[in-house]
Amino acid sequence: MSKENILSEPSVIRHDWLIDEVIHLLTRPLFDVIFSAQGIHRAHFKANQVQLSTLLNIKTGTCSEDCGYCSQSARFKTSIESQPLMALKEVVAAAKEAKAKGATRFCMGAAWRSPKRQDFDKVLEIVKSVKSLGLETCMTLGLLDLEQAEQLKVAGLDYYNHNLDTSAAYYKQITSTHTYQDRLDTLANVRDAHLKVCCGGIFGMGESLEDRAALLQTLANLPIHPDSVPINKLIPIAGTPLAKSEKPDPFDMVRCIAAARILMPTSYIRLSAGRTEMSDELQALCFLAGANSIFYGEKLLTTDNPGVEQDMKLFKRLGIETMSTTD
Ligand code: SAM
Ligand code: DTB
Ligand code: SF4
Repeated sequence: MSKENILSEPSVIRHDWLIDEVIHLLTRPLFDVIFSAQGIHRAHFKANQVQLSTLLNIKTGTCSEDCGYCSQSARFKTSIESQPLMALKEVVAAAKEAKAKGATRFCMGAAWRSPKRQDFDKVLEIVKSVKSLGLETCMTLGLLDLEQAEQLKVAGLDYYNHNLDTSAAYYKQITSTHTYQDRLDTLANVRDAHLKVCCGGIFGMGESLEDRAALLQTLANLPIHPDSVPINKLIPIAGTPLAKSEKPDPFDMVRCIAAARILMPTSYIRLSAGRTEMSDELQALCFLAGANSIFYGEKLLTTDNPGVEQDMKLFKRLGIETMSTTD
């Protein structure tokens, strides 16, 4: 089989990708890589269908970590207002609203290095209550040990989001307060607890082509491909070290999405942070390249996201239907 055919063969699910193969995917002519990705997409997913996840930040700011992109680190002077863990009632109200607007998954984030013992029982209660509404549940709470992951599973958590964000080599320049291995260990604990994994990264933090390829290679060579792969475009936050990062070529974001689709054929690839800065046409190209999930709702964690009506209008223009809980 020729190199091109091996790289776009829909039936092969691999966990042994070589860095050169990923670099090749990221540097092919744009329409070639989109063509391969769309073929693979259609072999595994219903065409023209997108899954909707709504986010809620349940604890805001004062995080001990120093991730250079993040508005919520206590170490940077940003304009967000810190808030302790939200009350169960407020979270449930937000989840009900998300469901009424068509989301199938409710993702809750907390600005922690890892969940504190004194907050964990409340977190478990939140999972139980949101799950009982008939929504898929997802949480992103930072580093987890196996016991915490198992407790979340028992409470009814479906997905855990924990991003690798970039390559192992570049990660050292993004954060100094935890390691890439810490993140990989948490992903192993989440897998061992039989939670579904949501894991992706950020595009546009000044990373090289090789860094992008290495992140995608690491994700695709995990023992099980993440069920969801969020591809975020950096939202520059005033006051953070990465606020002035050079803007990358948007077509390279499309290439990353197409490569993710080819490398992880059965994963949901989520066009994540950064959509407010993208034209409808660029978003359409990302869906063509195999993205089939978005964050849906006016807010991400601390920043804006396109409005619900705006997204629905775009989907109508593109002939895209949204996934329902019964799909
Ligand atoms: N504290 C937890 C953690 O670090 O995993 C959960 C919250 S953290 C904010 C979740 C993810 O949001 C990060 O890993 C990163 O991928 C994404 N993110 C945060 N700030 C961002 C920004 N300014 N632009 C793009 N993505 C961002
Ligand atoms: C993910 O990959 N992106 C989401 C979610 N997982 C938690 C977060 C995006 C955050 C964007 C910046 C902010 O709103 O603070
Ligand atoms: Fe932000 Fe999470 Fe890093 Fe804390 S651990 S600074 S919340 S990305």
